[in-house]
Amino acid sequence: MDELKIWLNGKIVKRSEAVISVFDHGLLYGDGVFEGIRAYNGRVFRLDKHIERLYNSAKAIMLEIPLSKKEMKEAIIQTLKANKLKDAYIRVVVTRGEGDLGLDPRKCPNPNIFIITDKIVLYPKEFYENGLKIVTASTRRNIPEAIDPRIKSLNYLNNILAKIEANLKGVPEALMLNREGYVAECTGDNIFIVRDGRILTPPFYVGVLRGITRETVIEIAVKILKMEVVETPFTLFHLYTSEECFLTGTAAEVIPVTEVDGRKIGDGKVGRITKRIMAEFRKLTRAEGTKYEIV
Ligand code: PXG
Repeated sequence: MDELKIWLNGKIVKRSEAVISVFDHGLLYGDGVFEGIRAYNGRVFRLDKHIERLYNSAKAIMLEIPLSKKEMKEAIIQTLKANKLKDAYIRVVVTRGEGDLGLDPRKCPNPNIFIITDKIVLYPKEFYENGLKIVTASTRRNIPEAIDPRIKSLNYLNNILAKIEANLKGVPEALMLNREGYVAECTGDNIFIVRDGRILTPPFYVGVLRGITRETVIEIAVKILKMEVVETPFTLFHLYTSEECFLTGTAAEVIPVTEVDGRKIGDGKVGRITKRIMAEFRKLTRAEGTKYEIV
Protein backbone atom coordinates (compact mmCIF):
# COMPACT_ATOMS: atom_id res chain seq x y z
CA MET A 1 0.00 0.00 0.00
CA ASP A 2 1.28 3.44 -0.95
CA GLU A 3 1.72 5.91 1.84
CA LEU A 4 -1.33 8.13 2.43
CA LYS A 5 -1.18 11.59 0.84
CA ILE A 6 -2.14 14.60 2.90
CA TRP A 7 -3.03 18.10 1.73
CA LEU A 8 -1.02 20.48 3.89
CA ASN A 9 -1.09 24.23 3.29
CA GLY A 10 -1.51 23.95 -0.44
CA LYS A 11 0.75 20.96 -1.10
CA ILE A 12 0.13 17.24 -1.37
CA VAL A 13 2.69 15.55 0.87
CA LYS A 14 3.30 12.05 2.18
CA ARG A 15 1.81 11.21 5.56
CA SER A 16 5.29 10.97 7.11
CA GLU A 17 6.07 14.47 5.83
CA ALA A 18 2.77 16.01 6.94
CA VAL A 19 4.03 17.69 10.09
CA ILE A 20 3.27 20.98 11.82
CA SER A 21 5.00 22.88 14.60
CA VAL A 22 4.70 22.05 18.31
CA PHE A 23 4.03 25.80 18.65
CA ASP A 24 0.78 25.48 16.68
CA HIS A 25 -2.06 26.81 18.81
CA GLY A 26 -4.34 24.05 17.56
CA LEU A 27 -2.15 21.72 19.57
CA LEU A 28 -1.23 24.05 22.45
CA TYR A 29 -4.76 25.34 23.08
CA GLY A 30 -7.21 23.46 20.88
CA ASP A 31 -7.50 26.74 18.98
CA GLY A 32 -8.96 25.74 15.64
CA VAL A 33 -11.91 24.18 13.85
CA PHE A 34 -12.56 21.02 11.87
CA GLU A 35 -15.00 19.06 9.71
CA GLY A 36 -15.71 15.38 9.20
CA ILE A 37 -17.10 14.65 5.73
CA ARG A 38 -17.78 11.48 3.78
CA ALA A 39 -17.52 10.42 0.17
CA TYR A 40 -19.64 7.59 -1.22
CA ASN A 41 -18.75 5.99 -4.54
CA GLY A 42 -17.00 9.02 -5.99
CA ARG A 43 -19.39 11.64 -4.60
CA VAL A 44 -18.82 13.90 -1.61
CA PHE A 45 -22.01 13.96 0.44
CA ARG A 46 -23.38 17.45 1.22
CA LEU A 47 -20.00 19.09 0.62
CA ASP A 48 -21.41 22.63 0.52
CA LYS A 49 -23.11 22.18 3.89
CA HIS A 50 -19.87 20.99 5.50
CA ILE A 51 -17.90 23.87 3.98
CA GLU A 52 -20.54 26.32 5.18
CA ARG A 53 -20.31 24.90 8.73
CA LEU A 54 -16.50 24.99 8.68
CA TYR A 55 -16.43 28.65 7.65
CA ASN A 56 -19.13 29.53 10.20
CA SER A 57 -17.17 27.76 12.96
CA ALA A 58 -14.05 29.69 11.91
CA LYS A 59 -15.95 32.98 11.82
CA ALA A 60 -17.32 32.41 15.31
CA ILE A 61 -13.80 32.08 16.69
CA MET A 62 -12.47 34.95 14.52
CA LEU A 63 -10.24 32.70 12.49
CA GLU A 64 -9.92 33.78 8.90
CA ILE A 65 -9.41 30.84 6.57
CA PRO A 66 -6.93 31.93 3.88
CA LEU A 67 -8.75 29.97 1.16
CA SER A 68 -12.00 30.69 -0.61
CA LYS A 69 -14.79 28.12 -0.17
CA LYS A 70 -14.28 27.13 -3.79
CA GLU A 71 -10.54 26.59 -3.24
CA MET A 72 -11.31 24.57 -0.12
CA LYS A 73 -13.68 22.29 -2.06
CA GLU A 74 -11.09 21.86 -4.81
CA ALA A 75 -8.44 21.00 -2.22
CA ILE A 76 -10.70 18.29 -0.76
CA ILE A 77 -11.33 16.76 -4.19
CA GLN A 78 -7.62 16.98 -5.01
CA THR A 79 -6.80 15.03 -1.84
CA LEU A 80 -9.37 12.34 -2.62
CA LYS A 81 -7.94 11.98 -6.11
CA ALA A 82 -4.34 11.88 -4.86
CA ASN A 83 -5.32 8.90 -2.71
CA LYS A 84 -7.58 7.33 -5.36
CA LEU A 85 -10.39 7.05 -2.84
CA LYS A 86 -13.99 6.62 -3.99
CA ASP A 87 -15.30 5.90 -0.52
CA ALA A 88 -13.64 7.97 2.16
CA TYR A 89 -13.76 9.75 5.46
CA ILE A 90 -12.47 13.28 5.05
CA ARG A 91 -11.07 15.38 7.88
CA VAL A 92 -10.48 19.07 7.29
CA VAL A 93 -8.63 20.93 10.03
CA VAL A 94 -7.84 24.63 10.28
CA THR A 95 -5.71 25.66 13.24
CA ARG A 96 -4.87 29.17 14.43
CA GLY A 97 -1.32 28.40 13.33
CA GLU A 98 2.11 28.72 14.86
CA GLY A 99 2.50 31.27 17.61
CA ASP A 100 4.37 31.71 20.87
CA LEU A 101 3.63 30.20 24.28
CA GLY A 102 1.02 32.84 25.09
CA LEU A 103 -2.67 32.54 24.29
CA ASP A 104 -2.85 35.60 22.08
CA PRO A 105 -4.03 34.56 18.62
CA ARG A 106 -2.56 37.76 17.15
CA LYS A 107 0.80 35.99 17.44
CA CYS A 108 -0.40 33.40 14.92
CA PRO A 109 -0.45 35.13 11.52
CA ASN A 110 -0.73 32.00 9.38
CA PRO A 111 -3.42 29.39 10.01
CA ASN A 112 -2.40 25.82 9.25
CA ILE A 113 -4.78 23.89 7.03
CA PHE A 114 -4.67 20.19 6.41
CA ILE A 115 -6.94 17.64 4.78
CA ILE A 116 -6.77 13.94 5.56
CA THR A 117 -8.73 11.48 3.43
CA ASP A 118 -8.70 7.91 4.51
CA LYS A 119 -10.62 4.68 4.17
CA ILE A 120 -13.76 4.52 6.27
CA VAL A 121 -13.54 2.53 9.44
CA LEU A 122 -17.04 1.13 9.69
CA TYR A 123 -18.71 0.37 12.98
CA PRO A 124 -19.36 -3.36 13.48
CA LYS A 125 -22.37 -4.55 11.47
CA GLU A 126 -23.90 -5.98 14.61
CA PHE A 127 -24.44 -2.44 16.01
CA TYR A 128 -26.71 -1.64 13.06
CA GLU A 129 -28.54 -4.95 13.26
CA ASN A 130 -29.08 -5.10 17.02
CA GLY A 131 -28.68 -1.49 18.13
CA LEU A 132 -26.34 0.18 20.59
CA LYS A 133 -26.44 0.15 24.35
CA ILE A 134 -25.55 3.60 25.64
CA VAL A 135 -25.19 5.22 29.04
CA THR A 136 -25.70 8.77 30.27
CA ALA A 137 -22.39 10.41 31.09
CA SER A 138 -21.99 12.60 34.15
CA THR A 139 -19.96 15.02 31.99
CA ARG A 140 -22.30 17.65 30.56
CA ARG A 141 -22.19 19.11 27.05
CA ASN A 142 -20.47 22.48 26.70
CA ILE A 143 -22.70 25.35 27.66
CA PRO A 144 -23.44 27.75 24.80
CA GLU A 145 -22.36 30.67 27.00
CA ALA A 146 -18.83 29.18 27.10
CA ILE A 147 -18.14 27.44 23.80
CA ASP A 148 -21.24 27.18 21.64
CA PRO A 149 -21.62 23.50 20.67
CA ARG A 150 -22.45 24.70 17.15
CA ILE A 151 -18.78 25.58 16.77
CA LYS A 152 -17.00 22.45 15.59
CA SER A 153 -13.82 23.38 17.40
CA LEU A 154 -10.72 21.41 18.29
CA ASN A 155 -11.89 21.50 21.93
CA TYR A 156 -13.52 18.10 22.31
CA LEU A 157 -12.32 17.37 25.82
CA ASN A 158 -15.75 17.24 27.45
CA ASN A 159 -16.96 14.84 24.76
CA ILE A 160 -13.82 12.76 25.26
CA LEU A 161 -14.46 12.63 29.01
CA ALA A 162 -17.97 11.37 28.25
CA LYS A 163 -16.51 8.78 25.86
CA ILE A 164 -14.20 7.60 28.66
CA GLU A 165 -17.28 7.11 30.84
CA ALA A 166 -18.78 4.94 28.07
CA ASN A 167 -15.52 2.97 27.84
CA LEU A 168 -15.52 2.39 31.60
CA LYS A 169 -19.08 1.07 31.42
CA GLY A 170 -18.20 -1.14 28.46
CA VAL A 171 -20.59 0.46 25.96
CA PRO A 172 -19.75 2.10 22.62
CA GLU A 173 -21.31 5.52 23.16
CA ALA A 174 -22.30 7.97 25.90
CA LEU A 175 -25.25 10.33 26.06
CA MET A 176 -24.59 13.90 27.16
CA LEU A 177 -27.11 16.17 28.85
CA ASN A 178 -26.99 19.95 28.82
CA ARG A 179 -26.51 22.00 31.97
CA GLU A 180 -30.25 21.91 32.78
CA GLY A 181 -30.38 18.13 32.42
CA TYR A 182 -32.11 17.99 29.02
CA VAL A 183 -30.90 15.37 26.56
CA ALA A 184 -28.38 17.02 24.21
CA GLU A 185 -26.47 14.56 22.02
CA CYS A 186 -23.88 11.79 22.13
CA THR A 187 -20.11 12.38 21.96
CA GLY A 188 -20.03 12.54 18.16
CA ASP A 189 -23.63 12.04 17.08
CA ASN A 190 -27.02 13.75 17.33
CA ILE A 191 -29.94 11.91 18.94
CA PHE A 192 -33.54 11.26 17.86
CA ILE A 193 -36.43 9.48 19.57
CA VAL A 194 -39.79 8.27 18.30
CA ARG A 195 -42.74 8.87 20.67
CA ASP A 196 -46.45 8.58 19.90
CA GLY A 197 -45.59 8.25 16.22
CA ARG A 198 -43.69 11.56 16.11
CA ILE A 199 -39.95 12.03 15.76
CA LEU A 200 -38.29 14.26 18.35
CA THR A 201 -34.79 15.72 18.44
CA PRO A 202 -33.27 18.39 20.70
CA PRO A 203 -33.27 21.93 19.23
CA PHE A 204 -30.01 23.88 18.83
CA TYR A 205 -30.68 26.02 21.89
CA VAL A 206 -30.34 22.92 24.09
CA GLY A 207 -26.69 23.00 22.99
CA VAL A 208 -26.00 20.55 20.17
CA LEU A 209 -23.95 20.50 17.01
CA ARG A 210 -25.87 21.43 13.87
CA GLY A 211 -25.38 17.95 12.46
CA ILE A 212 -25.55 17.55 8.72
CA THR A 213 -26.78 13.97 9.10
CA ARG A 214 -29.39 15.31 11.55
CA GLU A 215 -30.60 17.75 8.92
CA THR A 216 -30.66 15.02 6.24
CA VAL A 217 -32.67 12.70 8.50
CA ILE A 218 -35.21 15.44 9.24
CA GLU A 219 -35.64 15.91 5.48
CA ILE A 220 -36.11 12.16 4.98
CA ALA A 221 -38.65 11.90 7.80
CA VAL A 222 -40.71 14.83 6.57
CA LYS A 223 -40.49 14.45 2.80
CA ILE A 224 -40.27 10.70 2.33
CA LEU A 225 -41.81 9.17 5.45
CA LYS A 226 -44.36 12.03 5.73
CA MET A 227 -43.83 12.10 9.48
CA GLU A 228 -43.93 14.94 11.92
CA VAL A 229 -40.52 15.97 13.28
CA VAL A 230 -40.47 18.16 16.38
CA GLU A 231 -37.35 19.94 17.57
CA THR A 232 -38.08 20.08 21.28
CA PRO A 233 -36.20 19.65 24.53
CA PHE A 234 -36.81 16.31 26.26
CA THR A 235 -35.59 14.56 29.38
CA LEU A 236 -34.19 11.13 30.19
CA PHE A 237 -37.71 10.06 31.19
CA HIS A 238 -38.91 10.76 27.65
CA LEU A 239 -35.97 8.88 26.22
CA TYR A 240 -36.40 5.84 28.53
CA THR A 241 -40.09 5.62 27.63
CA SER A 242 -39.69 6.24 23.91
CA GLU A 243 -40.70 3.75 21.22
CA GLU A 244 -37.47 4.04 19.23
CA CYS A 245 -34.15 5.83 19.44
CA PHE A 246 -31.33 6.37 16.96
CA LEU A 247 -28.19 8.45 16.52
CA THR A 248 -26.97 10.34 13.46
CA GLY A 249 -23.49 11.37 12.39
CA THR A 250 -21.23 11.44 9.36
CA ALA A 251 -19.16 8.53 10.63
CA ALA A 252 -21.94 6.38 12.15
CA GLU A 253 -24.63 7.45 9.62
CA VAL A 254 -27.96 6.37 11.20
CA ILE A 255 -27.44 3.89 14.02
CA PRO A 256 -30.15 2.41 16.28
CA VAL A 257 -30.08 2.59 20.09
CA THR A 258 -31.90 -0.22 21.87
CA GLU A 259 -30.85 0.32 25.49
CA VAL A 260 -30.17 3.45 27.55
CA ASP A 261 -28.87 3.22 31.15
CA GLY A 262 -30.10 -0.38 31.36
CA ARG A 263 -33.63 0.51 30.14
CA LYS A 264 -34.74 -1.23 26.96
CA ILE A 265 -36.06 1.20 24.35
CA GLY A 266 -39.44 0.00 23.07
CA ASP A 267 -39.29 -3.77 22.85
CA GLY A 268 -35.48 -3.68 22.83
CA LYS A 269 -35.28 -4.35 19.10
CA VAL A 270 -34.38 -1.96 16.27
CA GLY A 271 -37.51 0.10 15.55
CA ARG A 272 -39.55 0.06 12.35
CA ILE A 273 -39.18 3.79 11.67
CA THR A 274 -35.46 3.66 12.45
CA LYS A 275 -35.08 0.89 9.85
CA ARG A 276 -36.90 2.91 7.21
CA ILE A 277 -34.77 5.99 7.91
CA MET A 278 -31.59 3.89 7.73
CA ALA A 279 -32.66 2.53 4.33
CA GLU A 280 -33.62 5.95 2.93
CA PHE A 281 -30.40 7.49 4.21
CA ARG A 282 -28.43 4.78 2.46
CA LYS A 283 -30.25 5.46 -0.81
CA LEU A 284 -29.70 9.21 -0.56
CA THR A 285 -25.97 8.96 0.18
CA ARG A 286 -25.52 6.81 -2.92
CA ALA A 287 -27.62 9.09 -5.13
CA GLU A 288 -26.45 12.64 -4.44
CA GLY A 289 -23.19 14.48 -3.78
CA THR A 290 -20.39 16.39 -5.49
CA LYS A 291 -19.00 14.09 -8.17
CA TYR A 292 -15.30 13.57 -8.86
CA GLU A 293 -13.39 11.22 -11.14
CA ILE A 294 -10.53 9.00 -10.10
CA VAL A 295 -8.10 8.61 -13.00
N1 PXG B 1 -22.51 15.98 17.45
C1 PXG B 1 -21.19 16.14 17.66
C2 PXG B 1 -20.72 16.64 18.96
C3 PXG B 1 -20.28 15.80 16.63
O1 PXG B 1 -18.98 15.99 16.83
C4 PXG B 1 -22.17 15.15 15.25
C5 PXG B 1 -23.00 15.52 16.29
C6 PXG B 1 -22.78 14.72 13.96
O2 PXG B 1 -22.69 15.73 12.98
P1 PXG B 1 -22.67 15.40 11.43
O3 PXG B 1 -22.59 16.70 10.75
O4 PXG B 1 -21.45 14.54 11.17
O5 PXG B 1 -23.92 14.68 11.14
C7 PXG B 1 -20.78 15.27 15.41
C8 PXG B 1 -19.87 14.82 14.32
C9 PXG B 1 -16.59 10.33 15.09
C10 PXG B 1 -16.52 11.81 15.10
O6 PXG B 1 -15.53 9.71 15.16
C11 PXG B 1 -17.64 12.62 14.82
C12 PXG B 1 -17.50 14.01 14.85
C13 PXG B 1 -16.31 14.54 15.20
C14 PXG B 1 -15.24 13.75 15.48
C15 PXG B 1 -15.33 12.38 15.42
O7 PXG B 1 -17.68 9.79 15.02
N2 PXG B 1 -18.48 14.95 14.58
